[in-house]
Amino acid sequence: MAYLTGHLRRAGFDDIHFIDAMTNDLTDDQLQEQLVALKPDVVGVTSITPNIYAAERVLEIARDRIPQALRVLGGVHATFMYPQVLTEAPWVDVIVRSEGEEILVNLMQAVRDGRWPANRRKIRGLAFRDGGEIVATPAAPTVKDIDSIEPDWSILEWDKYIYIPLNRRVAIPNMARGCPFTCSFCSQWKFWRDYRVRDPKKVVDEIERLVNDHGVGFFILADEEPTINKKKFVEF
Ligand code: B12
Ligand code: SF4
Repeated sequence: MAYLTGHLRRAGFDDIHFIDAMTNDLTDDQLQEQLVALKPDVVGVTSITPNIYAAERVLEIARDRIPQALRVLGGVHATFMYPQVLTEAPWVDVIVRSEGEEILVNLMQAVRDGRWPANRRKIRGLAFRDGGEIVATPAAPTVKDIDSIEPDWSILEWDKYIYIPLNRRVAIPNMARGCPFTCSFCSQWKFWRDYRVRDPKKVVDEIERLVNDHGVGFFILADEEPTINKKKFVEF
């Protein structure tokens, strides 16, 4: 969410709110209260396989309580399983497939400029229902300039993210995306497609900001295999 928020802000979208219903263990009633109070134009939810029904439920609540808001789903489960998700949860308006930053900006610009839903078939990396048909637009390119992605970590309520064994705030920055290997059981090389590594200095700067601005004391790299590019990892 921090990476998506950072990219949206750079594109000029600044009214962004994050509700972490999982961490805060919100009931449906509490969640709908917050959604109604915010009156968003767009609601975006993430999904991994174990939480897909909870993710679908959030958007069902949005349909019932804030029906004017566009309902967007992203993440690894929705990316690979979009025909099933759009069938079992027809209230999901659109799925963003794969790496989300650039696709989400394109989608939000279309919404802002009144090109949604008329132009939705022209935006790459989406899946949606059109009448009885499930449509997947062509895959979007991956983010080629990976250093252009600057997360906005201020969106998180930091006192909630504690690595319990050390009682320290925990963050999960991303140095590399993807993997050059293609193990048959693994979804990740297919999800991120190109293997790309950020400038190690930028990652360290990001970690410094997390320590100084948000009091973070423990990190997990979101990379699949951080040491594949040995030179950059040593530099890091
Ligand atoms: C760090 C990590 C963890 C950490 C932190 C998890 C957390 N909640 O933050 C820990 C160790 C706690 C963890 C736990 C688990 N994890 Co984990 N984890 C990861 C890892 C390595 C990195 C996650 C990350 O930050 N990625 C970087 C961000 C930028 O990527 P992203 O979240 O996918 O978001 C991008 C896109 O998906 C998309 N997107 C995502 N959401 C949305 C929403 C909208 C609206 C839009 C438009 C776009 C969008 O845009 C984003 C930017 O490009 C991933 C693998 C990976 N490299 O992604 C596995 C991964 C997500 N985990 C996985 C699993 C299975 C789990 C567990 C269920 C394991 C278990 N059995 O307990 C738990 C579930 C915990 C939970 N409830 O969240 C699987 C999920 C597979 C699946 N089929 O869904 C993954 C993909 C690894 C794998 N291949 O097996 N995990
Ligand atoms: S991330 Fe790991 S399991 Fe997946 S393809 Fe790469 S090396 Fe194989």
